[in-house]
Amino acid sequence: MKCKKCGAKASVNMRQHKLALCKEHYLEWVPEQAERFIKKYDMFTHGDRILVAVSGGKDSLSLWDILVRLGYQVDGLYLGLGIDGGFGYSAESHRLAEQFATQHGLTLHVVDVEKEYGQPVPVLSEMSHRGQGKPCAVCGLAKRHEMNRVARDLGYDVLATGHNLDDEAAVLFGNTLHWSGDYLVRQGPVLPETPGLARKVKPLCRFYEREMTAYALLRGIEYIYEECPFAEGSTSIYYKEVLNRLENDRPGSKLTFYLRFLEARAEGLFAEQGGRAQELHACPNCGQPTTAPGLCSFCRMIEKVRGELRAS
Ligand code: Q46
Ligand code: ZN
Ligand code: ZN
Repeated sequence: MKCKKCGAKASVNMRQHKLALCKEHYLEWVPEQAERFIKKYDMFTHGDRILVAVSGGKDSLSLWDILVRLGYQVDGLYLGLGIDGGFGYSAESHRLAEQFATQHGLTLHVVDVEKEYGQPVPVLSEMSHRGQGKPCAVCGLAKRHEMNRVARDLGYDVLATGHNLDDEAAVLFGNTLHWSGDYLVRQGPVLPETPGLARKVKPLCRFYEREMTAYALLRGIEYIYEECPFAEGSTSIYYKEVLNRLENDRPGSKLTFYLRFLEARAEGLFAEQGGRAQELHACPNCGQPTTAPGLCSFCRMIEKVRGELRAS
């Protein structure tokens, strides 16, 4: 396989785009594409202050790298979840996020859930009795809450996450299987700012996961290879496997599935669901929006854990 641009030996062959590129041209192509998506979906401009959520994985570190190379004002946020899994998952991912920031002279904000709320995510999950034996429900709640809190408290214009096409297609697949109209209407590359919630964007949503792996490897970014120990056996991983089988037989299916969805959504296919938007209230404790009056789910969860600790 030869590079389409220079004829040298190709390092990356993307059957889904009928495109093969050498290392040098691949490392140019990825940021160019990212810039194209940022503009196409009107994500942010060079005047905006961007906060990128970094987990220490290939997607978020590559995203940070790409945005810096494109000249955006972008700082990182690392959330310490306190997950060990027998190999120090959180400690190692924190180390790699810090290492990347130091190597590139970038600002990384660090929030440690245990320091902030008294317990790490797995303990919060156990004590609050949420989620069926897995901390993912509490983890997701904590991540959303904390990313939003930091973005707003520190005055960032936009919060960027490293979700790639495989992530987005898996979520879309799940939402479609269940015809979850409310979720479908809100799934997209941009979630606009609403009272109490920062603007959220996903600049990598059109890149295949393996394109991001190739980018991180060719760019020499050191990232954590291991998945979170709690990810094993999750529904989203199962959906990803199903979609990979489809993609293998029909290259490009994943991208078509996602892009056709975005087009249908832009044409208002799910607008009815969006029209039924629930009335939101501000949480009296943290100010973030909640559907029912009173504390938001995150603050309720923290209250419950504190109550249990007082009682014990
Ligand atoms: S939700 Fe669950 Fe993830 Fe949190 S506990 Fe791990 S697998 S990190 S994307
Ligand atoms: Zn080339
Ligand atoms: Zn709250």
